[in-house]
Amino acid sequence: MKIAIMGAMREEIDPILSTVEKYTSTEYAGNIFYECTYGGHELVIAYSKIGKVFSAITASVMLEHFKAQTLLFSGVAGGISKELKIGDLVMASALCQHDVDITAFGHPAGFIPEGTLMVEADAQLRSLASEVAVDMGIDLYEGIIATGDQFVASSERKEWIEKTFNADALEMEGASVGCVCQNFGVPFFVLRAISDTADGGASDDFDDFLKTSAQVSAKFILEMVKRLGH
Ligand code: 3QA
Repeated sequence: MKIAIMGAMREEIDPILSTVEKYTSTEYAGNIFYECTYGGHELVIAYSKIGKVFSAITASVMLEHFKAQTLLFSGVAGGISKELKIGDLVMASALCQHDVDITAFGHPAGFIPEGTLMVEADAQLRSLASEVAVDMGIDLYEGIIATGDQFVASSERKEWIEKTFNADALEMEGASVGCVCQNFGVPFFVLRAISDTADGGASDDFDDFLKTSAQVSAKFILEMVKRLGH
């Protein structure tokens, strides 16, 4: 099976590229896509650049041009739930766009007419992840991830996102990637390791923990790849 693995930042896919060792590079639509085989699967790997627009472009290219049949996102996130500490892993049950606002017309925050408030991650990939977590002896948290084009570094904004969407973690790409996959009918999975807690100390924590947390997520994703059916 052809599997897309994407991150937003170089740091999020570097640990994957250094594990697979041998790959080819192709430029397409303003980005670089790395291809290799791993665990009996063909992989296409890329980082999109930050945010919903770039991540939607990269996801679309991976599905339409590179013909990926499933998509796994690996990266870091700001933690909302008090249970989530820096370095902890969270997989998305569903994702929403916290920065979508047409509430002036009476629509709920995050809702786009003819769309859905939440996009759900693939149930089979989530249960595979739960099995992998047990076998690796890792605590894997499952929850709602809120996406928006903002690096959240304020308790007020974080608390608003928590109470409005019941979100457990936040980031800047998951919902847009999920939306692309849902529209193309391709199963997807979003995994994030916590790098900060999206409050006043977020930018300092992010700088300190981006690399180590990205590594935690990448390692887990590659374990999942090895276990995926052919
Ligand atoms: C942050 C990255 C973006 O791709 C989303 C990390 C971790 N903590 C977050 C938070 N709010 C929103 N998202 C996150 N990723 C990009 S800004 C830093 C850029 O540094 C998840 C995430 N609190 C570039 C160096 O100049």
